[in-house]
Amino acid sequence: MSNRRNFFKAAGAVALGASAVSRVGAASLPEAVYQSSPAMQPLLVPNTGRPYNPVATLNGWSLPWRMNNGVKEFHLVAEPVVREMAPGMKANLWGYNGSSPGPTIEVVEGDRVRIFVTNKLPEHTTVHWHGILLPTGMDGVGGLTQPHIQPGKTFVYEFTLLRSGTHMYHPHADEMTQMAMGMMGMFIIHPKDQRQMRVDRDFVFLLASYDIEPGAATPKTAEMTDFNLWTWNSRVFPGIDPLVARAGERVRVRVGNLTMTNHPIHMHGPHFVVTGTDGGWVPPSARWPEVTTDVAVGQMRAFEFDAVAGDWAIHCHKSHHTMNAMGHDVPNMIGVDHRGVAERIARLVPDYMVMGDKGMAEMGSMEMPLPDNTLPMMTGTGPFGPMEMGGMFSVVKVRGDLKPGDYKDPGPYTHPPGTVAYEYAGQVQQPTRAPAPKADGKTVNVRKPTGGHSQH
Ligand SMILES: [Cu+2]
Repeated sequence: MSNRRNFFKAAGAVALGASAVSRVGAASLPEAVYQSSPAMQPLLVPNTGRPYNPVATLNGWSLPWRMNNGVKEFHLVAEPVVREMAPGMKANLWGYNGSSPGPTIEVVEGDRVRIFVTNKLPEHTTVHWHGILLPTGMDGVGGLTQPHIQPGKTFVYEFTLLRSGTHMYHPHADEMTQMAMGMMGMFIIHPKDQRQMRVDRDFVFLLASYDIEPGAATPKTAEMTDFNLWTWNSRVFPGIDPLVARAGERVRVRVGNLTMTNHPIHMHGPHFVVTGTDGGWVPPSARWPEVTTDVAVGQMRAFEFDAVAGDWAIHCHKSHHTMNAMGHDVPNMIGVDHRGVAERIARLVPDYMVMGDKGMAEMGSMEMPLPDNTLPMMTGTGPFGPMEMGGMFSVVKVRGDLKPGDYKDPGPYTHPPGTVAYEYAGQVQQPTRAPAPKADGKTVNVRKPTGGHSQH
């Protein structure tokens, strides 16, 4: 897919993005700007309306507007999209303006907005502005506060942003299908006073989960718990942008959760404080230091830290959420002696491999044949070898020598001499070990039934 308008490559992108509307334009719909690239686009620096410090949407972009007699006009188009989840895998999703998630909408406290929503889906939809104070008739709950937007129709939402904070938008119509297909976006309301909650870098992403069978491309939307792709902005590791910052900068990360389960987001390295929730900013007296914050279903969390040089992992701490598509009905094979059995099977199945008798780490380095359009369960290579990750995992890459506003991946961290864990090279005496339990031939081995994995 190519862009209908290549707004973001040229230096004039920002000028176009926020240009004043002409007399002809005022009577027509605002341009529905479109972006299907999964690469993070240059930040949308406003040149009309109130100034603000723009956010960086991981693997995403912000929606340009036009100014019409003091009202910011945006145009969202709900439509089927193709999203590359990581190189090697594309998914058929639904989204907005060419991408899933849809573009981030950035406005300023006090702004009046008029948002045109055109439905190019095969079924009706609405847009709910999650967490935003507005007249109830603008809240986007199909059937309750408005008629549904039928295919081919355009609706107008108009309201004034009363309070700054971190919010989301998503359909409130056939939600099970439409959110499982990827319809969601971030809605950021910046403070009117730029000194309030000021940071140097402000990253945003949405948590979304999908159930796409290996080799397929379209999510199974009726799934309730057994998702196999855990994404940030509909990307999985190693496809998720790093969060790049310069040492000493104040960094904010804003996370919204539109999956069906909670995600404890854990960052290595510097401690952080949660400075924002669904309801707005947390007063300094009510913050406490953390290295993990749980983001429950339907919640938003914003946290801040002072960047310290290094490559710091940031990930969901549910270990099944840092993996890509796999079968979960795998028995624990640790300690099982396969000798003999493997030889006999190999006579029948020449490619037969024994997996997991020493743990699953070997999956990280093994290149097994995969079906088309899928990703390895554990993947990614760092400067020291395979990383054995997938899903909701990225790296906060902090360097001492970055230019302000440089979000490019700076490559691996150069560690100061003597600061990397190393192999002991001296004499190793056999350590004293606990005696291994002896099998007495009477012990009953019970394998519990593998009843799915509804606990995560
Ligand atoms: Cu998780």
